[in-house]
Amino acid sequence: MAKSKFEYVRNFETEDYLLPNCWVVVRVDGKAFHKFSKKHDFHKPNDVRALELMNKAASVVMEEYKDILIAYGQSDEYSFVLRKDTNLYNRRRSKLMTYINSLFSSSYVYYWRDYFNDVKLKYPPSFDSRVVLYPSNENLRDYLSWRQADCHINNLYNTTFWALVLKGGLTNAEAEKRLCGTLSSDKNEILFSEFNTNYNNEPVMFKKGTILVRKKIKHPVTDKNRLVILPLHEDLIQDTFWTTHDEILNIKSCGHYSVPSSCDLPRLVMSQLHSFKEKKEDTN
Ligand SMILES: Nc1nc2c(ncn2[C@@H]2O[C@H](COP(=O)(O)OP(=O)(O)OP(=O)(O)O)[C@@H](O)[C@H]2O)c(=O)[nH]1
Ligand SMILES: [Mg+2]
Repeated sequence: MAKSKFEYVRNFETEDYLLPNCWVVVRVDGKAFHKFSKKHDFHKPNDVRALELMNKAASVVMEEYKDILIAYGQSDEYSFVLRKDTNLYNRRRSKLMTYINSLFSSSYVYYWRDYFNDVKLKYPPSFDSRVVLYPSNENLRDYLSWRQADCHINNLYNTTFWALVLKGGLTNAEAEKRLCGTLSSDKNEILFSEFNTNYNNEPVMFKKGTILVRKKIKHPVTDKNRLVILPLHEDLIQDTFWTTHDEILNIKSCGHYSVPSSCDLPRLVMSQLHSFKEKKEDTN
């Protein structure tokens, strides 16, 4: 077929294939969420609705892209780790980054009402994204440890800051001054002695963030095994996490997860079990 005279402009497009044999991390982060959270009256310091909506949007991304082995989220950010041997979109950086970001962003808006009910979305949120390659398992673990340590540091600061303001009656500036130069132990002490709060007893999702993994679980009603995306709030800095969930770094098939009998299945998992049933009914 004859080419138009304009065809040459294709040559301006550059190749963007990612290096082979490296873990691929795509991280999305909310744009100006200090403002977005204020406009939508997020609870301080943590809003469960907002965190669970982030988890939901991330689970939609994981359902679509099976090469994502694990994802980690906290505050307004989510990191997705693709298997190091992924050949998705021929490892084209911009394809991977933009598809993941746009599906995450649209899901955040699509599912907004399921989490915020009557709170109207006042304007469309947006997220930046980047791709980072990690050549070794150690580098990948250090990356995820860095994000989880960040979650802990910020959460301890924010929990103490908002206790001083909301319960202690300080202004924002006074609370900031009070916390300037304090160590973790000082913040723990302020919470304990002035606000009767033991930081260790704060919700684990706030302290550790959310890890999404693929696991087989027993369906609570049918007793059949189901593959689901499971939210965990564990310490991923320690070796124990990686030995317990050794299928992640070894890129093996998904492990089985026994839900403790004392524990209800999280809403995120229940919604997958329901949608599985709906999909099955659709095809009948
Ligand atoms: N109140 C409240 N605020 C939150 C919550 N989660 C995130 N935020 C806000 O979102 C911000 C996220 O931090 P950053 O990503 O560093 O800041 P940002 O304003 O989004 O700025 P850019 O990412 O650089 O565009 C926090 O500083 C909070 O202001 C929450 O659960 N409750
Ligand atoms: Mg942000």
